[in-house]
Amino acid sequence: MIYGRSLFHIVASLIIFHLSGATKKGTEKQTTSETQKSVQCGTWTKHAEGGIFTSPNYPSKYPPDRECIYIIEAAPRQCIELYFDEKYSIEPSWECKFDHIEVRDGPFGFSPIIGRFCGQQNPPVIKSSGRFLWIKFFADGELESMGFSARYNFTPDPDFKDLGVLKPLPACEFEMGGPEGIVESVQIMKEGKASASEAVDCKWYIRAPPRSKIYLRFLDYEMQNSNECKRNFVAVYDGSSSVGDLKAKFCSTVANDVMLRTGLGVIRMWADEGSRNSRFQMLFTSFQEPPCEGNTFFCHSNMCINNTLVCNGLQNCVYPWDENHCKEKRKASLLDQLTNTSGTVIGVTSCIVIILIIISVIVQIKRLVKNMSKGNRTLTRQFSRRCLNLPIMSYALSEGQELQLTLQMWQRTLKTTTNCGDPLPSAFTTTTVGPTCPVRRAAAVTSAQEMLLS
Ligand SMILES: *[C@@H]1O[C@H](CO)[C@@H](O)[C@H](O)[C@H]1NC(C)=O
Ligand SMILES: [Ca+2]
Ligand SMILES: [Ca+2]
Repeated sequence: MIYGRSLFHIVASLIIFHLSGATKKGTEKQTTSETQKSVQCGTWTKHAEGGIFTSPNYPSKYPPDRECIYIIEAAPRQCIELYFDEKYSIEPSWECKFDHIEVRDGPFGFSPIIGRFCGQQNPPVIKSSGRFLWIKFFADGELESMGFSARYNFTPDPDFKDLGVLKPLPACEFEMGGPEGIVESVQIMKEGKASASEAVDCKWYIRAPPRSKIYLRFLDYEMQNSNECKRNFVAVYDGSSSVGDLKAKFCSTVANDVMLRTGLGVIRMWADEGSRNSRFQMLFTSFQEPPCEGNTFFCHSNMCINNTLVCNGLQNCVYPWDENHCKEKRKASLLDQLTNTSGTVIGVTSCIVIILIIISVIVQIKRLVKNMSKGNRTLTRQFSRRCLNLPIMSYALSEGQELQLTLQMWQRTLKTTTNCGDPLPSAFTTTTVGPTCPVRRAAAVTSAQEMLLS
């Protein structure tokens, strides 16, 4: 399937059916044996420019006890127009409490409601404000009618009228898998999927190993036009890339981690021509549910992850259990080895260690004295954490003071920014932060040195 074309198809339908234990006019029904079945919810034909869907059996009577959900998705910068056929009849009731059609302006059942319809008069033309319409047809346990047939078209979003005829979007898809991996917007440029000035609509398909699910954790996220979802967003789908499986959509200033129910995750990033500095970086971790089988690590929550992810410098668990006590573990194994050798070796080694410690303490004191005499106050907090996450380092500096921060990163540079937004990009990096600019968490730091400049 050619991706560019598929954009112009409506992406998906979600058809949900369940026997509802409807109560009506005092007739109470047993709801204990509520069953879930996948049953036809009328026909739905889709074209590049729109489609048609109907209630079950239309134009014959729809069956009782039915709920159907239709979600329509247009390509970015398009809207949806929905028309109901005049051959229309849905059991009338006060406020359409019984059978009805409900239309919402968005992809979710909690999106803003446009209207609830029933009776003999077909609803007016409905226009979406964005790319989605969520439509539910509901029939209770008694009194059925003909139902409805609805037709929809995709139309250019008037918000983008000024841009004229838009260029087709470049094809942009990625496949990823394995126990963990990093999905990031820079892959678009690295792999030559689009030029720096083109709008992009990219999808990353993440496939976990069999019987595994996926946990997604944001390492970096920033939308250039934040809160403008029509211009840029990052979306997460759970199970397929169809709109019914849309799990979360981020376009504000924050993005939350996402736990998927399935082993197929789809990340989608949309950025228009003026939002190409929008960026994100996400760590995915494949996990299985407990009880944890051999060769997996228990995350103290409901996750079992591949053993190779323990102490690898990246937090794969929801809480950093996989990266805690890494140093201690290494020490313990060292001790184990030592007990196997003779006591003299231990004695010699500890002597050398003690001498080295004394020497380094002397050197440090000398340096400190030197710096103080120079007038610089040095806060040499030396971290030496190969695996541990560095805690949030906050500095409350007074006016005029500056802090020079030198971080030596191990393996990968992650979420290391000052709150003023300047990233610390390279593996070994020095930056100066001004007053009240806390440094956010840095993972996989081997050492950090802070020097207060007066
Ligand atoms: C863990 O990851 C390694 C390397 O990708 C793989 O070979 C191995 O099968 C995985 N183990 C489990 C238990 O999934
Ligand atoms: Ca009814
Ligand atoms: Ca890890």
